[in-house]
Amino acid sequence: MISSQIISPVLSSDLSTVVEKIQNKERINNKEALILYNEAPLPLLGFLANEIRERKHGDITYFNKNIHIEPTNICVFDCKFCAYSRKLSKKSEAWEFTQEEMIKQILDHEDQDITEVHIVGGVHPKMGLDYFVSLITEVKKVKPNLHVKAFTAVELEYMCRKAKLSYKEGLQILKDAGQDSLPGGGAEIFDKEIRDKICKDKCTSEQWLEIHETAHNIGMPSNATILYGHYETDKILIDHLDSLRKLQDKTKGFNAFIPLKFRNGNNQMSHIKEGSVINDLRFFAFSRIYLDNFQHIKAYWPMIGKKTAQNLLAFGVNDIDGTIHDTTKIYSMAGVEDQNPTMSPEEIVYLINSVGRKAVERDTVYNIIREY
Ligand code: V47
Ligand code: SF4
Repeated sequence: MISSQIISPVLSSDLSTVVEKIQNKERINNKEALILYNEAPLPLLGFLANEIRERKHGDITYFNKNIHIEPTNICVFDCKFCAYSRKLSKKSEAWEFTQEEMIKQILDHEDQDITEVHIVGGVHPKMGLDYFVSLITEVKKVKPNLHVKAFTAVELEYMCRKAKLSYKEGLQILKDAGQDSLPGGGAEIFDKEIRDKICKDKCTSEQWLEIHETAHNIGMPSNATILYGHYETDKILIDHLDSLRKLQDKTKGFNAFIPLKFRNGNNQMSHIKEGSVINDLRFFAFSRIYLDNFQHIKAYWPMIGKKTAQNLLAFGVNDIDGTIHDTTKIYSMAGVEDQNPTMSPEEIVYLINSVGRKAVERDTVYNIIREY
């Protein structure tokens, strides 16, 4: 506990009250959250987030052995922040893998002992529910124990609409075929005005939340994300977290929250400057404090960078995602430093251990596979 004598001379009485509440393990409301995010200096946010992180996990920092499959980057939507999608009519830099090629991508990683495949791509007008049911069925035929974390709510909304199925019906069909969980993508920002500005044509915030709720209700866990660092205000960030916290209270189906920092390369929002690393540390720490009902806060290292991911281990983060094996293009096409994201388990363990944390290999749903 920080002694109130030490902090009270420098903090406003409103902020001191919020800090006391957090240290008493009480939930903060949105008004208190705004005071905290506006007023708390970075070391205080870090201290509070770290206390929660250590209470929940001690020094443990999770990673997994995983690959991504991105079936296509052809997409019917036009998100302004996306550097990766191409229109069906403009085939340059577009790809469409065949089912055989995607199965080969899995078999090519047999020596790496991967436990998860993350399947997400553009929303291709010709790849519907049947196409993906067949893909997942084949994946499970060759690797029955591989966890299939697949399809953002954006892809699922489109698939279900085209197949004229309810979300529950569509998700149940995918679950029966072998889909185990949902990734957190597509949430972007729930505020309607900004969502309309940056990704008007894809699934709405209400649909995103409904799809995740439906998945949780039929026994499929998922992750949650936010795209931060563009047009949003502090209040809009808090409202987004509020929607997630409320849904988590209802279903307990989210595993991890993953803040995604806006990267400005090669997209229609390139005029917006990327936020500072200080802003990243502040927002991750704040998320750890606010989302009291989320067990895990993940720093996805191909997006945030290895060094920042390492620093975030002192600001509330207890997971840094996986080995990846250079299988995703979303962030390299948006101009990040690491153009071929790959880390061996040894590199990940070193990254974690060298800042005094304990590396633990997990599966997708946080069962422990190996402690280092
Ligand atoms: O929804 C696209 C984001 C997401 C940019 O659940 C961008 O374990 C920043 O959700 N700048 C997809 N972000 C990735 C995603 C994800 C990644 C890793 C793990 C998990 C998980 C989920 O990528 C999209 C969008 O929010 N994105 N372009 C960009 N320029
Ligand atoms: Fe399509 Fe996803 Fe890119 Fe949006 S973010 S344009 S839905 S691939």
